[in-house]
Amino acid sequence: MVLPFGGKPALAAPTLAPSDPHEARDIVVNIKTRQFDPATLSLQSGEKVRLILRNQDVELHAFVPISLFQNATLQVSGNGAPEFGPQGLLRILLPSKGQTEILFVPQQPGTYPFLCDLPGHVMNGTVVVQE
Ligand SMILES: [Cu+2]
Repeated sequence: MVLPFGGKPALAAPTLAPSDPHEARDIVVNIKTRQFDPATLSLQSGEKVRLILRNQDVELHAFVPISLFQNATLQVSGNGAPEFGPQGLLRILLPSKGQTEILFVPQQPGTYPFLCDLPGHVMNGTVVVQE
């Protein structure tokens, strides 16, 4: 097992930031004409990632990750509005022309869907975390 952050196990608290944000790999997802682009993201388990969500539409969108951020340490910045629950990050509302950055380290390999849950929006994507 490879432990992130200088050998210390990752904690479940969503407010803890990864130790050095400058080493992260940037992954940009543009939101345009009610689509996530790209819709499939390929991440590596244990790598530090800065997920950058850019809403280029003139309407509000939401980023709703399913299970991806459970037990992950993360840091959210930008002008989106994040909502947290007991399991961590639930949803981010992205204003028109807004941008949000999520700094985190994916842990558990698997396939994690995400979507926009605003009424009438059929917008889906997938994060694949590889071993
Ligand atoms: Cu939307």
